[in-house]
Amino acid sequence: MAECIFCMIANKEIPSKIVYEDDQIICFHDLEPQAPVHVLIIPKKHISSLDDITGEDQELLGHIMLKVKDIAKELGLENGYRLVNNCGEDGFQTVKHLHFHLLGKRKMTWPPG
Ligand code: D5M
Repeated sequence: MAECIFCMIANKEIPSKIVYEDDQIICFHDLEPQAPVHVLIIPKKHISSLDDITGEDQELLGHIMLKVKDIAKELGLENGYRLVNNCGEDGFQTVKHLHFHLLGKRKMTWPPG
Protein backbone atom coordinates (compact mmCIF):
# COMPACT_ATOMS: atom_id res chain seq x y z
CA MET A 1 0.00 0.00 0.00
CA ALA A 2 1.35 3.39 -1.05
CA GLU A 3 2.10 5.95 1.66
CA CYS A 4 2.00 3.42 4.49
CA ILE A 5 5.14 3.92 6.53
CA PHE A 6 5.13 0.35 7.89
CA CYS A 7 4.69 -1.10 4.38
CA MET A 8 7.71 1.00 3.42
CA ILE A 9 9.66 -0.48 6.33
CA ALA A 10 8.57 -4.00 5.37
CA ASN A 11 9.66 -3.32 1.77
CA LYS A 12 13.00 -1.80 2.96
CA GLU A 13 12.14 1.49 1.28
CA ILE A 14 12.96 3.27 4.52
CA PRO A 15 15.45 2.08 7.13
CA SER A 16 14.62 0.49 10.45
CA LYS A 17 16.51 -1.38 13.14
CA ILE A 18 15.32 -4.90 12.39
CA VAL A 19 15.22 -7.44 15.21
CA TYR A 20 13.53 -10.33 13.41
CA GLU A 21 12.17 -11.01 9.94
CA ASP A 22 10.65 -13.89 8.03
CA ASP A 23 8.42 -14.21 4.98
CA GLN A 24 5.29 -13.08 6.88
CA ILE A 25 6.36 -10.62 9.56
CA ILE A 26 9.02 -8.12 10.52
CA CYS A 27 10.01 -6.80 13.95
CA PHE A 28 11.92 -3.55 14.41
CA HIS A 29 12.74 -1.01 17.10
CA ASP A 30 10.17 1.71 17.77
CA LEU A 31 11.36 5.24 16.94
CA GLU A 32 9.81 6.61 20.14
CA PRO A 33 10.60 3.97 22.75
CA GLN A 34 8.37 3.92 25.83
CA ALA A 35 10.51 1.39 27.66
CA PRO A 36 14.18 0.33 27.58
CA VAL A 37 13.11 -2.35 25.09
CA HIS A 38 10.32 -1.34 22.70
CA VAL A 39 9.90 -3.09 19.38
CA LEU A 40 7.03 -3.37 16.92
CA ILE A 41 5.90 -6.63 15.34
CA ILE A 42 3.99 -6.20 12.10
CA PRO A 43 2.66 -8.40 9.31
CA LYS A 44 4.28 -7.64 5.95
CA LYS A 45 0.80 -7.79 4.46
CA HIS A 46 -1.03 -4.49 4.83
CA ILE A 47 -3.87 -4.81 7.33
CA SER A 48 -5.05 -1.46 8.65
CA SER A 49 -5.90 -2.51 12.19
CA LEU A 50 -6.93 -5.40 14.39
CA ASP A 51 -10.48 -4.44 13.51
CA ASP A 52 -9.74 -5.28 9.86
CA ILE A 53 -8.53 -8.86 10.23
CA THR A 54 -10.55 -11.62 8.58
CA GLY A 55 -10.63 -15.38 8.76
CA GLU A 56 -7.95 -15.42 6.06
CA ASP A 57 -5.54 -13.88 8.56
CA GLN A 58 -5.94 -16.56 11.19
CA GLU A 59 -2.68 -18.33 10.42
CA LEU A 60 -0.80 -15.03 10.16
CA LEU A 61 -2.09 -13.82 13.54
CA GLY A 62 -1.24 -17.16 15.11
CA HIS A 63 2.23 -16.91 13.61
CA ILE A 64 2.74 -13.46 15.17
CA MET A 65 1.58 -14.65 18.59
CA LEU A 66 3.84 -17.68 18.48
CA LYS A 67 6.86 -15.49 17.59
CA VAL A 68 6.35 -13.09 20.49
CA LYS A 69 8.02 -15.28 23.08
CA ASP A 70 10.95 -16.06 20.76
CA ILE A 71 11.55 -12.35 20.10
CA ALA A 72 11.14 -11.56 23.81
CA LYS A 73 13.73 -14.20 24.65
CA GLU A 74 16.10 -12.85 22.01
CA LEU A 75 15.75 -9.37 23.55
CA GLY A 76 16.45 -10.65 27.06
CA LEU A 77 12.96 -10.10 28.45
CA GLU A 78 13.19 -13.09 30.76
CA ASN A 79 11.41 -11.21 33.57
CA GLY A 80 8.27 -10.53 31.52
CA TYR A 81 7.00 -7.99 29.05
CA ARG A 82 3.90 -6.26 27.77
CA LEU A 83 2.32 -6.81 24.35
CA VAL A 84 0.06 -3.97 23.22
CA ASN A 85 -2.19 -3.35 20.25
CA ASN A 86 -3.70 0.09 19.85
CA CYS A 87 -6.80 -0.12 17.68
CA GLY A 88 -8.63 2.81 16.16
CA GLU A 89 -9.10 6.32 17.42
CA ASP A 90 -10.01 5.54 21.03
CA GLY A 91 -7.23 2.98 21.14
CA PHE A 92 -4.77 5.75 20.13
CA GLN A 93 -3.63 3.98 16.98
CA THR A 94 -1.48 6.46 15.06
CA VAL A 95 -0.06 4.22 12.30
CA LYS A 96 -2.77 2.52 10.27
CA HIS A 97 -0.92 -0.74 9.69
CA LEU A 98 -1.52 -3.52 12.22
CA HIS A 99 1.28 -3.67 14.76
CA PHE A 100 1.94 -5.07 18.19
CA HIS A 101 4.15 -3.19 20.63
CA LEU A 102 6.46 -5.43 22.66
CA LEU A 103 7.79 -3.54 25.68
CA GLY A 104 10.09 -4.63 28.43
CA LYS A 105 13.00 -4.09 30.80
CA ARG A 106 10.96 -1.93 33.12
CA LYS A 107 8.14 -2.55 35.57
CA MET A 108 4.82 -1.75 33.88
CA THR A 109 1.84 -0.24 35.64
CA TRP A 110 -1.90 -0.77 35.30
CA PRO A 111 -4.26 0.74 34.19
CA PRO A 112 -2.56 2.07 31.05
CA GLY A 113 -3.08 5.73 30.20
O1 D5M B 1 2.06 3.34 17.48
C1 D5M B 1 2.82 3.65 16.36
C2 D5M B 1 4.26 3.56 16.76
O2 D5M B 1 5.06 3.59 15.59
C3 D5M B 1 4.77 4.70 17.66
O3 D5M B 1 5.25 4.14 18.87
C4 D5M B 1 5.92 5.31 16.88
C5 D5M B 1 6.27 4.23 15.89
N1 D5M B 1 6.85 4.66 14.63
C6 D5M B 1 6.33 5.54 13.76
N2 D5M B 1 7.13 5.65 12.67
C7 D5M B 1 8.15 4.78 12.87
C8 D5M B 1 9.31 4.41 12.12
N3 D5M B 1 9.57 4.94 10.92
N4 D5M B 1 10.14 3.48 12.65
C9 D5M B 1 9.88 2.94 13.84
N5 D5M B 1 8.82 3.24 14.60
C10 D5M B 1 7.97 4.15 14.12
P1 D5M B 1 0.47 3.37 17.55
O4 D5M B 1 0.11 2.10 18.26
O5 D5M B 1 -0.07 3.45 16.15
O6 D5M B 1 0.15 4.59 18.36
